[in-house]
Amino acid sequence: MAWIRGFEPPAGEVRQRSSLCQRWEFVTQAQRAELGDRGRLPSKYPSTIAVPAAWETVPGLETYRGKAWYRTNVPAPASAPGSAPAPGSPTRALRLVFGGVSHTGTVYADGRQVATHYDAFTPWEVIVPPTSDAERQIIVQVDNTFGDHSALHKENDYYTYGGITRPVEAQWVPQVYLQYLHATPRRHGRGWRLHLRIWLRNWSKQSLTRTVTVKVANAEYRFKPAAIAPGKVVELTGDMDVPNVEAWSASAPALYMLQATLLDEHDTPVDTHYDRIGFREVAVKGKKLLLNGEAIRLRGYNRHEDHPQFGCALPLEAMTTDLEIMRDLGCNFVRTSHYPNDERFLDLCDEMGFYIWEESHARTVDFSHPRFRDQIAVSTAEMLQWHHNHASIIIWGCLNECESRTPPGRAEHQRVLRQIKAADPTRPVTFASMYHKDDICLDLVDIVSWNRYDAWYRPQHGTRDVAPLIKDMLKWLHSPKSKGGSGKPVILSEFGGAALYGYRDPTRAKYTEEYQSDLLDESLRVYLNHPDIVGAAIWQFCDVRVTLGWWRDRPRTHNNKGTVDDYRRRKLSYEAVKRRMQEAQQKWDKPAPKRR
Ligand code: ADA
Repeated sequence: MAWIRGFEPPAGEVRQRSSLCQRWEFVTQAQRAELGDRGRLPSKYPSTIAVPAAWETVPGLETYRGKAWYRTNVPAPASAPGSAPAPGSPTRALRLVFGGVSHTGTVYADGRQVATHYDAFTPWEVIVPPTSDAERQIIVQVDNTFGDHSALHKENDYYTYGGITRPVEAQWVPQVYLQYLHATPRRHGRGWRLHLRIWLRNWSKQSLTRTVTVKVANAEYRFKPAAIAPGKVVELTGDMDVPNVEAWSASAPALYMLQATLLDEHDTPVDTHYDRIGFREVAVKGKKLLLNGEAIRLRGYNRHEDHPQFGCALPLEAMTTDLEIMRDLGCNFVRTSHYPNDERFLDLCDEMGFYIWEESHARTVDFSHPRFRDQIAVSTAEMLQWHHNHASIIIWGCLNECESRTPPGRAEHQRVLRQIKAADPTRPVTFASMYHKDDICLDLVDIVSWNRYDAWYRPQHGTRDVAPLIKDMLKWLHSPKSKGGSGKPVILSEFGGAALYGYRDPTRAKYTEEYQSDLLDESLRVYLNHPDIVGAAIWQFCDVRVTLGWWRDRPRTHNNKGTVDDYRRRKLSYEAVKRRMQEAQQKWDKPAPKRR
């Protein structure tokens, strides 16, 4: 059974689950008009579509922007003799977990609306209260249109696809169930201490008392029983010591399965929740970024979820290939520009050993858009809630290239950064700035991050501009003029230039593979060797599709700044990047610790 995550939980699970990654019935708004089907929900579904998939991969829908409906039936699984009550019983609800629907999903169960959710890039859950039916009919209306209803998805330098683009799972949960679990590691003496936060949700109409136990590695923790009122969520907190575990790092990515079990009043297990965690601690000290007390340096890429064959819905195999390519290049870092990524990609980073900067969804957004505040708040909260346990995520980001040079813009940055810090004070926060010396928000972050295109957009002296301009910026930053940026670590969060795959020319002019190679070679020479720059992320990993209405002069309607093209074919810069990254790896990285 495919799992919404990249790993299989161990046997002994109490919660029943089944994947809804399968073909669903499908109809677009345009098809409904042709069929004269005018009801609130469609009555005819002339075709089927894979879930997950971007509908742009279906012939005829390559540029479709609009609404479409998906329909499937979810049978209740029969329960084994002597096990928990049958899912068709009144004490089990259907919990649908959507990994991502692009970009607005409205869910109907047996014809009744049960949820609506905005933003393609965060997971969400829907509780469908039980009936005696053995089968539930689920319809999802999906909308990827732009306008006043959508502040974050808009014409942009990446493509907003349409569809149920990440995995979906059906789960059957008891009246009180384990909704979320956060386990935050801290070094404690010679071992580790986990701070646990567990949310229990009661969807029933009666008050119930439940207990939770948590097991990880060789340690176990039992919470005191808690009463959960009808319709409420209760948060439990506790601290458990976990001795004798290996620390997680990119060079030694040790992971442990954590199991939480929910016990009823007779101490019978009624629900389970699994997650995989790593023991590591991130800190900023002066101009350094520390992992488990040791300075680390980040080398890698900005990556969009995009592929000509799959749109944004890359299968696990294609995600793995992307990481294998980055590993071959000597990288240890990915910035998930400009949104939270598919949970399976984060699982791969946890286990393959990559450091991640994950950011909530926003690329140069208009702060005065009528939906901006509520949509950014929800999308940020969901990222923090669902992705907390990924060891690979060591930095939270937000608001790429937004208005950080005016007092009203500063207020928006302050609000979102505070929201992140309140939910998770253990990871450093940052945003990628394009305002450089005009930025007035650098006191709000732990790490200063700059997007710089010194040798691409309007360069004075080509690649020779890179070194003097960054020297000047760092001098400014570490002076009182930067208003709070002084003394902080710096990440070059974007730099690069475009090359059209196959365009090689002795002029080494812009858009040739030669110019891109020169540009990346010089940028990496400067950034990877500077003692005050802790990270460098090339813009970008691969060429990506952009929307037609955004920047009409992007050749091929693609952002062509990839080191590999959209099909992952190497450009000339591949070798230069690999040489520079590997040099830096040898210079700065500690050899992987010997395993006990
Ligand atoms: C910006 C932005 C990216 C991309 C890039 C470019 O820095 O953050 O999304 O648009 O510029 O290619 O110009």
